[in-house]
Amino acid sequence: MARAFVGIGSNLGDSRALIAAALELLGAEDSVAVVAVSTLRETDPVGYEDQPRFLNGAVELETELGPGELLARLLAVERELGRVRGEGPRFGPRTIDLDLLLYGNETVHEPGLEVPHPRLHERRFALEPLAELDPTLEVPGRGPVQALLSGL
Ligand code: PH2
Ligand code: MG
Ligand code: MG
Repeated sequence: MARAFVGIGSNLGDSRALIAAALELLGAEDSVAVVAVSTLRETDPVGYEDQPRFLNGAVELETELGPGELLARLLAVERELGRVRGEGPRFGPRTIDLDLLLYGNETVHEPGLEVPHPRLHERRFALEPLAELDPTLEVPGRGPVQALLSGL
């Protein structure tokens, strides 16, 4: 069993309902258990500013899936909720976004699979809900989430 953390974001449609549905779908699989869900918070868009504010949070999972399998499952849940990739600008608006932030203490660099998430250390909207779930978390190669937050 591995402990993984997933970032959740939405800024199109009924964001709260979409996030609730995503959590439901994630937990419905035998090989994935939802252990804890952070508070959801409204955040200013980062990377592409001309879009609605986001609703962001994070979820702690216990899973038997490997990191690549878990990422595939996250993308499948996004699709099940109607997200179509490749539409609109990079960093632009989205109905549901599930990002694999941390997978245990593992570092993975493979085409299509980067763990920790390559922009996690610079994103307050991802670090804050992680720190809420576990203030002692560390981002492999980057340091404690608390220190990363203080440095922003
Ligand atoms: N996601 C992005 C780009 N910008 N900004 C906020 N506030 N929250 C997000 O989840 C977000 C973003 C790309 O995934
Ligand atoms: Mg994202
Ligand atoms: Mg994503």
